Amino acid sequence: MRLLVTGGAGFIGANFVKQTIVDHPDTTVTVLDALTYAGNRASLDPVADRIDFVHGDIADLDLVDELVSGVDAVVHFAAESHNDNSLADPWPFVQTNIVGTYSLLQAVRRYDVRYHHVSTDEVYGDLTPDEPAFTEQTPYNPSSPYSATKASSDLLVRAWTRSFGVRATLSNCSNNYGPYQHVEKFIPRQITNLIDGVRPRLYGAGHQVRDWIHVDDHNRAVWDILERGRIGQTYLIGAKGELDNKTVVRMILEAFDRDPDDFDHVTDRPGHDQRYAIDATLLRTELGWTPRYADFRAGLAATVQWYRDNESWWRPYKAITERAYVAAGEQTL
Ligand code: NAD
Ligand code: TDX
Repeated sequence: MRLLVTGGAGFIGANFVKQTIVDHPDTTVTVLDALTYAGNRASLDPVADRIDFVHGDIADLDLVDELVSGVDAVVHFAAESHNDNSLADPWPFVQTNIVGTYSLLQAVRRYDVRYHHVSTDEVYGDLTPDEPAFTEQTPYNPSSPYSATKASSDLLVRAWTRSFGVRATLSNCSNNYGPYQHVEKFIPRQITNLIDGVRPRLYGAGHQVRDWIHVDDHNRAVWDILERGRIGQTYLIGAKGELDNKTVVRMILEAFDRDPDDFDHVTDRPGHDQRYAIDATLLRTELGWTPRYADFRAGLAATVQWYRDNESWWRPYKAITERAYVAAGEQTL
């Protein structure tokens, strides 16, 4: 199979490309990535001689048309992905997440190419502590500019499938953790703060709940859906990993042999979603997927070790990321 992977220099995309080279060696991979602040070519260094890398924008209709004409399937990871950035400046989110998805859909429609759309559980909004987990039937109710643009892109995919017969599947996954995640995100931010001797920074009281899944489990589910998913179907991906943010910060501190209360509370995120939780019954029963990383604490310890071992990968991004948080008004409470 000839595969076009958008956003392959980002966190999940780079892990997907590496997993693909190992688990599906007959697949030819072309990566299309704009190398925004979140893209890192070095994430693909271990497989550089096994892939074609194209530096370009998914919203470039001519480039996308040319690339899509030469492949059998597209897996679309590229996005503006950080909620905090979407509050500071929503425009790149509209452009990449909505217009970029439109561009890909027009091309897969023209060449009848199989398309898998990678999305997020945030399209469903948030849950109270007592509500049941999201399912494929949960109504869309996004809270942030990020999640609203991801929801918009999902709706475009559904419309192109119904109206134009595009052979698409969609997946909405919960919070990923693992190697190669940008230091702006919660877990890598706290790990790299601790490596730098800085106390972890918890938004507000830290009672918000996220449903953590290891990035490799997410990507194996994407492959299962690509190969065996029903056209037009949405699959939720999650590994029963619900934890509140305070608990996660305490676990990270413990992984550094530090006092688990040695963190700061900082300014909360406006509109902060309270809880995400995934019911992955459809994925498990229909496609037989099960997560391999059942022990979050062990996966977290491996992730901490990865950041310790790969400082040269994240160091160039650390100071600029922390300056952006200060510029956005983050203050210790
Ligand atoms: P990321 O920010 O780490 O990577 C995004 C990649 O897309 C980067 O390499 C960037 O250079 C590239 N990109 C951005 N704009 C582009 C454009 N216009 N053209 C081409 N490339 C562009 O993101 P991630 O965390 O790896 O997320 C990947 C996908 O998975 C996104 O669609 C995101 O919504 C979804 N998702 C993420 C999570 C999570 O926990 N990180 C959970 C569920 C779903
Ligand atoms: O320094 C921090 N302190 C903190 O308490 C940061 C960066 C975050 N947080 C909180 C906010 C969230 O409740 O931690 C939680 C996780 O934050 P993020 O890593 O920013 O992730 P989230 O906003 O939950 O969104 C993520 O999961 C769904 C990804 O960034 C999205 O791309 C994905 O769609």
